Amino acid sequence: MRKFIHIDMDCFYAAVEMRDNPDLKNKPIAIGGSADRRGVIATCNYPAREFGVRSAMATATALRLCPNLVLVKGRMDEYIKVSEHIKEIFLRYTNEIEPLSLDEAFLDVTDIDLFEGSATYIAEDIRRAIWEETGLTASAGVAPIKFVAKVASDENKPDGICVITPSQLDEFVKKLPLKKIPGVGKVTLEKLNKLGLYKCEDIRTYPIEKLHKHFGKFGASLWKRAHAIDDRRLSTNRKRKSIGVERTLDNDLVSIEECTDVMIKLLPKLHERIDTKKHSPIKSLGVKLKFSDFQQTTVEQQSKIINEQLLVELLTKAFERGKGKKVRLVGLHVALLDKLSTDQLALPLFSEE
Ligand code: TTP
Ligand code: MG
Repeated sequence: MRKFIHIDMDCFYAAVEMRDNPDLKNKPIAIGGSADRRGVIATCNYPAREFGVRSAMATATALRLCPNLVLVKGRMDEYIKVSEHIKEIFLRYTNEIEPLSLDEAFLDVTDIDLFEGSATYIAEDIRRAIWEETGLTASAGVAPIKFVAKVASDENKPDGICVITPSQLDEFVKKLPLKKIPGVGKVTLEKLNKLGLYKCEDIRTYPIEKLHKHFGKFGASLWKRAHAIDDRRLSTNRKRKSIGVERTLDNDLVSIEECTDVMIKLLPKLHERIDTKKHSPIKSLGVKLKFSDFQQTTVEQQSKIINEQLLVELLTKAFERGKGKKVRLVGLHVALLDKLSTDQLALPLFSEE
C-alpha cells in the first residue's frame, strides 16, 4: 500500500487577500468579478460561502445572493509567489510531488522515513510549516490511494486533516457520495442519479457493462473508484526529477576556459546535493548557459555517473551555440531515473478519465 497526501489551500485567493488586508476578514469577499458586474468570480471566503456564493459563479448571481459581497481584484503575482513557496515546503519532505493547480498538490511519501514514516505526521508538519511561513491555512487528506487522498482533503476543510487508513479505505469509499469523485460533474451526477446511483456502494452492485454503455471510458473508471481501486502513481515531470546547481557571475565570461573553471567549482556542490542513498540513480548529465542577452541553452547527454570529461564536452557545445556571446550564468544538473516508469507499465486495467 502506498501513502499519498493531498494538500489544498483553504479559499486560496481569498485567504491571501484577507491575510494582507485584515479589514476584509469578517466581511464576505469574492476575488475577481469585474466592477461592471459581468464575468465570474474566481473564489470567495467562507463568510461569502454561507450565502451560497461559489467559485466560477457569475458576479451578478453572487451579488444577488450576497448583496454586501466585497469584490476584490485578484493579485495573480502574489498567488504564484505563495504557490512557489508551498512547493518549496513540499520539497523538504519529498521529491514525489504532483501539483494540480496553484494551491493543490499530491505528495507520495511511501518511501519517506521522516516521522518514522507516518504520513499523518508528515501532513501535519507540512500544514504547520505552511501556516508559520505563509500565514495561510491548508487542509490535508491522507490515504493509500490518490483519489481518496483528494476527497479526504476536502472532508475537514478549512484548516483540517482527514486520514483514511488502509483498514478504513473500503468502508469510506463504500459510503462515498458519487458527487465527491473527482471528474463527476453536474451532468454526470444527474445521469447517475437517474439510474438510481448515488453512492459508491450503488455502483458496486451495478453491472459494469451498463456503466460502460452509459458513460464510456469514464464508466470503467467509476467502477474502479467505487471499488476503491486507483492504481495511479504521481505524474511528476522530469524537471522535478533533476538536481542542479548554478551560478550567476558578477562579470560576464568571455571564454570557454573561464566557463570551465566555474563549472569545475560547481561540481562539489552538485555532489553534495546528490545523496545517492535518497535519490534514484542518475540518468543523464546536463549543462546550462545563460548568455548576456538572457537567452539560454541546455545540452544534455545520457550518463550514469558524473563524468567531468563529458561535462566539459557538453559545456563546449553549449558555449559554441552562443556564437561569441558572453555568458552570465553557468549551471549543471543531473536527471534522475524515474523509478515509477517500469511499475506504470503493468498498471491500470482501464484507461483513466
Ligand atoms: P480551489 O482549491 O478549488 O478553491 P479555494 O482554494 O478557493 O477553496 P477551498 O477552500 O474550497 O479549497 O481553487 C484554488 C484557487 O483557484 C481559488 O482560490 C481561485 C482559483 N479558482 C478559479 O480561479 N476559478 C475556479 O473556478 C476555481 C474552482 C478556482
Ligand atoms: Mg483550495
